Amino acid sequence: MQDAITVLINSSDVQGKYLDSTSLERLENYFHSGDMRAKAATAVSANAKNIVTQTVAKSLLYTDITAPGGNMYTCRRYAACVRDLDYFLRYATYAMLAGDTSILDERILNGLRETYNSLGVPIGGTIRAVQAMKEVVTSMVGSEAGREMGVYFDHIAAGLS
Ligand SMILES: CCC1=C(C)/C(=C/C2=NC(=C\c3[nH]c(/C=C4\NC(=O)[C@H](C)[C@H]4CC)c(C)c3CCC(=O)O)/C(CCC(=O)O)=C2C)NC1=O
Repeated sequence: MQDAITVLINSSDVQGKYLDSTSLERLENYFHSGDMRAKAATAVSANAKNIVTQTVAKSLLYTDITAPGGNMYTCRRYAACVRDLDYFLRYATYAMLAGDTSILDERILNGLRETYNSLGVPIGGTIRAVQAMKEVVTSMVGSEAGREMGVYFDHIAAGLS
C-alpha cells in the first residue's frame, strides 16, 4: 500500500532530488486536507452499518437482484452482498485517509471481477450499489469530504467495469 506522502517521496528519491515545487504543493494540499479526511473517516466509521443499510435500500432492495432467482436471494447471499458493501466502504475510507488508490487495487479489486463473474454476482448491480453508497456517504459527510470519498468509490466502480 502507498499513500500520498510515500508516492511523492519515492519518486523524488528515484531521481536523487529534493521534492520539487509541484510535489511540495501536492503535499501541502494533502496536509491541509488532513482534518477533513480525519473527520470524514470518523463519521463513516461511526455510521458504517447505517450507510450500508441505506445503500442497499437505495439501490438493490425490491429489484430483480433480491427477488427469487436473483443473486441476493437467500439469507446467505444477501449477507455476502452486505459484507462486500462493508468491505468497499471500509477500504474506500482507508484509501481516502491515505490519499491513494493502491490499497483498493491490492485488497479489493485484485481478482474481484473474475470472482464475481464465476459466482454470477451481477457487476452492473454492484456498480449501481457503489454509486448509491457514494451518494449516501456524501449526504452524511458533506460535499467536500463526499467528493474526496467519491474518488475512491469511482475507482472501485471503474475497476469492476
Ligand atoms: C476484503 C476483500 C474481499 C472482497 C471484496 C470479497 C468479495 C467476495 N464476495 C463474494 C461473494 C458474494 N458477493 C455477493 C455480492 C452481491 N450480489 C449481488 O447481487 C449484489 C449486487 C452484490 C452486493 C453489492 C454475493 C451475493 C456473494 C455470494 C455469491 C454466492 O456464493 O453465490 C466472494 C466469494 C466468497 C464468499 O462468498 O465469501 C468474495 C471473495 N472478499 C474479500 O475478502
